[in-house]
Amino acid sequence: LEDGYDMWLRYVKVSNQKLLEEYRDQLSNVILSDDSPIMNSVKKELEMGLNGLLSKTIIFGDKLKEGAVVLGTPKNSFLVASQKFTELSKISGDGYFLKTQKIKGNKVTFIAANTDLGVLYGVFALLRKLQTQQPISNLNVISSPKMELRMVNHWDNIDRSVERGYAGLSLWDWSKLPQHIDKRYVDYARASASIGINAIAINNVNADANFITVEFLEKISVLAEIFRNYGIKIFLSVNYASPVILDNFKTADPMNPTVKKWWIDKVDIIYRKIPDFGGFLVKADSEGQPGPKAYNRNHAEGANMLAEALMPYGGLVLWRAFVYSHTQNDRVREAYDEFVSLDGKFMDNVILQIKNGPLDFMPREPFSPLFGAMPKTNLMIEFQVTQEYLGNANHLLYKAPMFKETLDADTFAKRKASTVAQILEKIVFEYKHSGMTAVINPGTTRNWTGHPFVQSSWYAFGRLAWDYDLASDDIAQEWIKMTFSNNKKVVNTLKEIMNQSVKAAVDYREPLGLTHIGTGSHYGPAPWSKRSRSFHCASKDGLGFDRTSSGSNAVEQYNFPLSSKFEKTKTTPEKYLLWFHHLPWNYKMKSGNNLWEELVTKYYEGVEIVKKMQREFSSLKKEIDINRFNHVSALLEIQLRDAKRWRDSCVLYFQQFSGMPIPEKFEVPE
Ligand code: GCW
Repeated sequence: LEDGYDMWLRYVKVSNQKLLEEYRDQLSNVILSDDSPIMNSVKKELEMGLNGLLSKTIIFGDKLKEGAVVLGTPKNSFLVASQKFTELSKISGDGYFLKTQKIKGNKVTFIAANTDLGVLYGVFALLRKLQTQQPISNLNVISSPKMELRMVNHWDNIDRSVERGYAGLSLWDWSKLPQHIDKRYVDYARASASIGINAIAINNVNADANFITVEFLEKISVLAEIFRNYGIKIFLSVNYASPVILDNFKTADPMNPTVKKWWIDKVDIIYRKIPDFGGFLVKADSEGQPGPKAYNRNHAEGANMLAEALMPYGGLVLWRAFVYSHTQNDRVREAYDEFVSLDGKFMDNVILQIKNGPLDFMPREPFSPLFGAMPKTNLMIEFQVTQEYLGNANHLLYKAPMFKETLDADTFAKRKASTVAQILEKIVFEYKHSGMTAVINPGTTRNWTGHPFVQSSWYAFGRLAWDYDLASDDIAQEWIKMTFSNNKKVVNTLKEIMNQSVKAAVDYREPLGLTHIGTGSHYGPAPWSKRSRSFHCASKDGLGFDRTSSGSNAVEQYNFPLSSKFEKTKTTPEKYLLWFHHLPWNYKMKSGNNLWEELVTKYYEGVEIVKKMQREFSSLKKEIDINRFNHVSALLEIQLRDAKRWRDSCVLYFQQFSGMPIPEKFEVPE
């Protein structure tokens, strides 16, 4: 029975009979040497994948005949080395190539790379071709990752609760580690590697200091070993006050020599247990977390102390830029105000980890202006796959279009195009390190993510970190085929549903640049709450937050010409209108509607889209297995209920200020 456990690694028999025959001929025996842990993973994956997809037992051997698949690097494969492939010099890092080549009259498929990990990525690429039923008779694919760090963050606590997780307990079963190795650890690593993930921070940024005690390092090193076999490095979130919490120090001042020594010793212990340890992820001086501020030190001083300890081992400090205090009048300004003056002050092995928008994973935010403002500081981006503000694991969402909106945004940091993605790719500034990370939510729920479609955003994130130029539509198509089926109707219908999902989610919640108007739990609507009011600023004279020069002037944080574009209402994209401006209710929109009418229209449209998604999904009853069909159908019902709640709460709340009627066309009985 389908239950979503295999996610996009469903290796079921290829349904197209003709293709199946072809694949069987083209992939008749496999030649590789599994002399390293990663090559061993290569072998296992290929075996599992081909046995399942081709529904026959795959033969491993060394005979070069028609239909052979040759895998390896020039170092571990004589056959790869002997071909003197020019492709090898064209791929970078852990890239790979897939190539069909004739050798002594035999047609052979090569999966080759400069590193073992590259070969593993190549195997997943080949399996993906089979899963999505692509021809493989004349392969000529070269692919290299665009981002250095392709990372995920878990907000998993030591007691196995998961902050903003919504999908069961944390995967890491601490009380049974290091003795018991849950099969899920391996399957998790496979899924991660299949989309190119190469780094993982396993614990919550609101960090429990105990994760770096010897007792826990023992457990963590077991996970590290499993992940290492799939090319994934472990990072740990650390509590800045660890010396105080764990060893009764009076201070955690980064300039204090005994504090420095404490971290040097700690890092040494960690690397003894985990030789390829990635480094520390730190949330400091944010939302009550300890940090250098308590000792009058700035973020750079705070981060550099840890960076110095990690430097000899090649470890990194990922220092989060998510900071705000409750006293500032505009939270959106804060990270920039705090960090820009520190540009150039961070050590080379520090990366500033910045959320995609300047506020906090809202349904829609313009990109964080920090991305175009720190030429001398390594930066990486933090996205959220888990649906904290977007219906938790109850609502259907495919976030690739959101990710792309940020990645494709031009920061105007340089005269020629300098998009967020290009900055992260290190081709705009001379960064030493960079990358993309996402907060993901897998837990002990059978299907890992709660809502089966949360998997689609996780999948898309990985694919985009590998190549941000991929179209969200193409990624959706891949994911659907791998996760559900190659059936045309299923593919087209689910794609349609997924593509509308972000628009729906924004429109029934916070259209036109409205933001942060949810409840304290971040699930339902609460435009009346104190916090919400401080963001939407609704009054009789209008709606929206004035971030222009007459208000908080957050617009000045963007490079020219964006700063002047956002300063003026007419040149601000309407999707961000109320983010930057406070406008009268009768403000004329591009559609001809006034602001009030447009707002109401969006709220109603959002709900209509959900109804449409529901209708479209129900048409797949015969095409999708009953388990997942029923599950998603039930969740869509919840989503529709919630969408109406958002719409009605917000429209009625704002109406008391606009004083205008709800346009008649929306008064149809439901
Ligand atoms: O979005 C907010 C969340 C917190 C989270 C914080 C952060 C881990 O509500 O739960 O804490 O962001 O990113 O640090």
